[in-house]
Amino acid sequence: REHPVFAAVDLGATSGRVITGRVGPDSLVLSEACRFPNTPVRLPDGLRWDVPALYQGMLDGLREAARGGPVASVGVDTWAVDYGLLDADGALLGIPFHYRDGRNAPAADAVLADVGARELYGVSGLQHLPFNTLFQLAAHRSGAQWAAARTVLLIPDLLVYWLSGAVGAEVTNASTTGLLDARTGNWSDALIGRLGLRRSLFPPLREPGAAAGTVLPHVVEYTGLPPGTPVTTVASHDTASAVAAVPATEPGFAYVSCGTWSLAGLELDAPVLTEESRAANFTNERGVDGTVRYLRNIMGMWLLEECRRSWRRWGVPADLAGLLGEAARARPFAAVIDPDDPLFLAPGDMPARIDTVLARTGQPLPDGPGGYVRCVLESLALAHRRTLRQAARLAGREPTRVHLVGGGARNALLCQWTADATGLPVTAGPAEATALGNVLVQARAHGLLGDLTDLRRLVARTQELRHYSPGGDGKAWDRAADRLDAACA
Ligand code: LFR
Repeated sequence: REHPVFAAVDLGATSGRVITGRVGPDSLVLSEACRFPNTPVRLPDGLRWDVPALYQGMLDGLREAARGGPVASVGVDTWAVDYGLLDADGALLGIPFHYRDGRNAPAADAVLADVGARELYGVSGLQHLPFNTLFQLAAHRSGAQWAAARTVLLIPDLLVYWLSGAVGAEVTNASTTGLLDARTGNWSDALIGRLGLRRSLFPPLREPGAAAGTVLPHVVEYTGLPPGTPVTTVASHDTASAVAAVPATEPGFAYVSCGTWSLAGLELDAPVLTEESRAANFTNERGVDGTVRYLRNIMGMWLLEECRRSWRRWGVPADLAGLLGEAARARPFAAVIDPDDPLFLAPGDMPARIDTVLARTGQPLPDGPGGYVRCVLESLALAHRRTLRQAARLAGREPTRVHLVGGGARNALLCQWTADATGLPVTAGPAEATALGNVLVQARAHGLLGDLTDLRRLVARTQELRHYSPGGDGKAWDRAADRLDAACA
């Protein structure tokens, strides 16, 4: 008998995909059924996600997947924090905002002035990012839609609702709202009340692996999926799915999930809610099976991708292989930036913003795109080092290896420089960790595979991985790390 196939809907900041995964006791084969662009739309009142287009892309992808043969179940993951509001009829109110929209920063300041960062962290253990859901909700509250809102659904939960009609809040993603109690993993009624939000807005939590209904008749009709095809709750926060698929075969590993963002940290059994941890802005997001993703957001490949978007607009060659070749030949450590400078958050002219930051910190401007790419990648490697060392200190656990997963695993320069900067061996891959995590949690829910260790062993046995040993000029990385600290001060 053929091994079962699971369809993973994985939406990222720039594109969405439907990927099928065939899972056997010793095999795990992914195949991309469909890819579609995710193009945010700037409306007069802010930056929004084109959610109907994403839903349509997902349906087209599921139709492609269904053409390929039987699909045992469907699961959906996306980025975190963003949401839609449903009214009393269950209809979507307005167009969901993009987390890079500028309305969030002032709303975050207002909430912090009222409740205070310590109190928030003491409950949720969530890193401060101006776009955390609780701040977005604070901004939304002053609008006309608010009175009609009955339910808050995070983006993957909204897509699941449109697939199957099931309403719920998947817990790994719910942990990025800032409204979950990090100790218990439940909605914090106290914090929700303290923020003046109605408790009834937040649906019951569901764990990865839980059933989430079956595909609705209009989905059956369009996609050709058989009636009764189950929708399975996965770790719907893409980072949680990626961490579930880290191919670790031993404990004591650190990870960097590297795509639009670099999420660097450790997997823990319990949250770290100390004042030191808050000051270093570490997050305690929830992972599969009650694990804690103790990590920090680093701005990631966004910096490089936004540079490339500018260069393409200006007619400057921006093909990635060419740029990486130029970067490899550019002068080492010519300039170091803090990737997390708030100036880099919104979409825009990234080379000009890098110039601004370099001028502010008294450093020379790169000559040519290769210089910018080198500056970005070395700075990211340094940020990986700083973050992983801080995580180790704050959690009291020294990692012996770094697993770098996600699209960044294809970037040999970044992998090697992460090994050189951290002084740790780096295992790179799989690049498709998120889709694999999505598929594996579905497979487990359907009776294949056991615990998280089991899932990870299967990834390690079946996926192609690359190994990078630390080398290079250690002293030069130390000096560059000091420059990064100075740039952040
Ligand atoms: C990565 C990610 C991060 C989250 C950011 C915004 O794709 O999900 O984990 O902080 O996007 O939602």
